[in-house]
Amino acid sequence: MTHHRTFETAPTRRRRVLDGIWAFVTDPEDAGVEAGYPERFPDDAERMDVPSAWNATSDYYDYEGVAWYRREFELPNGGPTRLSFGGVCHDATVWVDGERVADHYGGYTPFEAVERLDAGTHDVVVRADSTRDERSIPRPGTDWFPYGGITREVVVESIPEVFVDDLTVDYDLGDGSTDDSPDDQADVTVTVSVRNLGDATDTQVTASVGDTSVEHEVSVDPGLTEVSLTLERDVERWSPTDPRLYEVRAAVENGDDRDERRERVGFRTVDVTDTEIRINGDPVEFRAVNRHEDHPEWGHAQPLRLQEIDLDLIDDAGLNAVRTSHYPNHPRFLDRCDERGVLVVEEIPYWQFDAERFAREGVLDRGRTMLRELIDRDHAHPSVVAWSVTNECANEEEGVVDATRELVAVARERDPNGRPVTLASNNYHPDGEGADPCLALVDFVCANAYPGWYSEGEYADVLAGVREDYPDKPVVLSEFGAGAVAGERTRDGAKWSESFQADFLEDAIETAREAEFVAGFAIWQFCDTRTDPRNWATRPKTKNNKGILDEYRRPKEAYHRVRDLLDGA
Ligand code: ADA
Repeated sequence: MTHHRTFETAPTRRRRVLDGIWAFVTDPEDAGVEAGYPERFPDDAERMDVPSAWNATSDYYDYEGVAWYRREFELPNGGPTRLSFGGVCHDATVWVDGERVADHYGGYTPFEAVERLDAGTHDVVVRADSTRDERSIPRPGTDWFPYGGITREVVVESIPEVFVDDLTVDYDLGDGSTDDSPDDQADVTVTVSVRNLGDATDTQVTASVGDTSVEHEVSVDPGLTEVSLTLERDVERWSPTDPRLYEVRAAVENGDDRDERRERVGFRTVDVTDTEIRINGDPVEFRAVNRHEDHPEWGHAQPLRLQEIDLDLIDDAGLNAVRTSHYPNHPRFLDRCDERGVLVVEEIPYWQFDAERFAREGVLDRGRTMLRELIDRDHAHPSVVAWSVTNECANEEEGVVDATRELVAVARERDPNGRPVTLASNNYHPDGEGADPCLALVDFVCANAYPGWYSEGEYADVLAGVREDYPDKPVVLSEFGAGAVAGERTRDGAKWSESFQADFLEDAIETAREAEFVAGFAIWQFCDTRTDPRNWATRPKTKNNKGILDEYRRPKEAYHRVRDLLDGA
């Protein structure tokens, strides 16, 4: 088992996990490349643990910019070697033994390098740049803290010459209307990307789902070859109340060498009607929290225990879903959602972009790549029921509509299992009238709204207005909330008190649940989170205090109120 997933993903590979202490040095002037850090790392470097966010330490609490990491690893046998990174925030370059082997943009999706290395000791150097600028995703000024660092796991694996580079799982289910049996028939296609580092050769490719397998003899040229294998089998469906999972294995065999990778899948359908989101044809109420990966001690790099505590708290409150506001979450968290039957909407960090920002060189390409990487990484998770492509962008601007159209197309084209696509808007009546043209492009509406907090107004009116614009799409009230400083009590339940927040959320949730076109809600937010002091200095404690728990997961009055409200939901 690799600790970054909850199941074994590559059983045949000799693996070294490079988590632990690395040498670390900040480089505020960005002079390290010129100074030759990849070959000569500074002698006076400090130490930093990996994975971690450097902004979760006292020494580098506020540091945004470039920093360098270095460590050694040993290979008992030489040969093809895969070095993979779960996440480096946000712009990463990697050198092995002084040679540049990988560049990657985007802090929340993985990347890797495959190199031939000799037996012996090697050193790996990483330049991580957390700078946010006019072209970065996320942009400067977000209402969450721009943590930097190697925030997810680093793994080295020895691989054979011919190996499984990746696998994609695609399936069709029967109509599922069988009365006397819970079983269904699934047509599964496992597409195995076989990578050959040597000369053309014949290879045996095997794919299996549980105990059903199929194999193929193929000839693979040097480079990448995609091999699709299909099989049929009876399956029990995954559902939030009965989260059945199946292991998918893909293997290549070449002479004495064998390489195997594993994924896990749950069989279910997701679709929408004009009022409902349905799993396996059954309507589900989406009772969600918006959750940042954040904690005072760990920042964005969360240990397994914390992920579990968060899921327990979600479950105990009668909630059943998470919107991963506003970026791809750790894959192990999604594994646990699969196992526990929690529903997930995943997002990429296009947070409050306008047309000018989308139009800057490389910005749309970066986002498209992030979305592809997200879908490639997470498409097999049954818990993930939708992709959200933007949050609160200037949707009335033509450039934003064009960018959104492209992102929606990427999501539809890339996802083999055709999940619904959505986006979160706070812009339903641009310029005071008419519908949001971006919401017209997606399958269900996610509406963010704060009447009674930032502005005057009532939730019933906001929801009725959204419905008027979109009579044919289900609506999720995807953000609503009020700030409460933990412990703040007032005689009159004033703003910022715990009781103001509890009353506010109760009203919004009840209003949403009464509307037949509302398929669910997502409370802003799960817990208090650190925000960016440069832009949000007016927030008490420089935190977004709309959590129903504080930053240490201590419940506020609102948490108990939500639990009472959803009792038996
Ligand atoms: C927006 C935004 C969130 C958060 C929230 C708030 O809706 O999408 O990230 O900033 O407002 O608390 O104001």
